[in-house]
Amino acid sequence: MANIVRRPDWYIPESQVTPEAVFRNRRRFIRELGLGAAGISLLPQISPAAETAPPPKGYPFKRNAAFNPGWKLTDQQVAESYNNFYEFSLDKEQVRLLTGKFTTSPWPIEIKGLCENPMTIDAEELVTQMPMEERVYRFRCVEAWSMIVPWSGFPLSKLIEKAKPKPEAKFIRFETANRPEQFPGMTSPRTARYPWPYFEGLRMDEAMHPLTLLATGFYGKPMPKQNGAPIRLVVPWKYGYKSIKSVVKIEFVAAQPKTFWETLGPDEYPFESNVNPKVPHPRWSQATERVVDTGDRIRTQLYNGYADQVAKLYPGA
Ligand SMILES: Nc1nc2c(c(=O)[nH]1)N[C@H]1C(S)=C(S)[C@@H](COP(=O)(O)O)O[C@H]1N2
Ligand SMILES: [Mo]
Repeated sequence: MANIVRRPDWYIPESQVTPEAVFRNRRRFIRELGLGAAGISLLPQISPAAETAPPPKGYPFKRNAAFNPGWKLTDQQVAESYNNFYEFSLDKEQVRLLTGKFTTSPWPIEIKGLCENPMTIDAEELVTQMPMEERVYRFRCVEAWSMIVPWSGFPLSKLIEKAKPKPEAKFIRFETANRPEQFPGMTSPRTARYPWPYFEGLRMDEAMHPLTLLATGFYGKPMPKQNGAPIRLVVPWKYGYKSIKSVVKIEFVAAQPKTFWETLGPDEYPFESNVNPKVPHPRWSQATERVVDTGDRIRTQLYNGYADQVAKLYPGA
């Protein structure tokens, strides 16, 4: 890290971004806005008073020992300040500073489409009804960085079982909240043309897989807004963009749904998007990944290390 400190302030190669660099960048960002100590308080920041997240009911949940409880977790502050959430900003380090207007309670979730038991249920209620647990998963972004995160949540399959999908339901479509007044990225010049609201999809067997979670928190507390409060998907063997944040709609459908990123770039972000070191992104290799907090570069594993559990879903691959 010493070598990074000696570099000019503006020079931070992607491969060497470290926690220190991340925080140094934020200070630079605040300076560039021309905000002094007084100005900083004008930024929508996370403060206990400003938090609109529901009170932590039941957190922390019991860690499930079957899912790598001993792995070294990613530094929590890095996981909370290096975020892809384009509804707020394209700039990972700005996302959390722009969440001030985003309200996450109440949070009705609509479950509809080809099922016997459509329903609307609040995210807070799910936390009290579902078998909540904590699981440590690897998380791999298509941009070739990775983290190890302790998610709080429940298997999506448990909610699907309540909804009772019909046999025709072969896929599930998910949608994020559509709130241009709370999501500045939805109307900013560079992203206003994107096909909002953010939407994603899974095959039914992928959605039913025991690894697929709906997460309402991480690091033993409710989900921070920038990480997808109050409820998000986590599909650990697929690239991060499949793990849609701040979900308000879950719909059972017969045909493979379009996705947000597939619509923007079908060759770069196909529907399936399983982590695979041998299939490069058209513009970069996927053979290795940068561990976000240490800056280490490690080899990427097939299905992000979950091949034993999920390879059977992809017999032709
Ligand atoms: N609604 C929504 N969900 C989203 C995104 C987004 O921009 N909007 N970004 C995705 C991408 S590219 C990644 S890598 C992860 C990042 O999750 P994290 O900030 O908790 O690490 O969220 C995914 N889910
Ligand atoms: Mo990502």
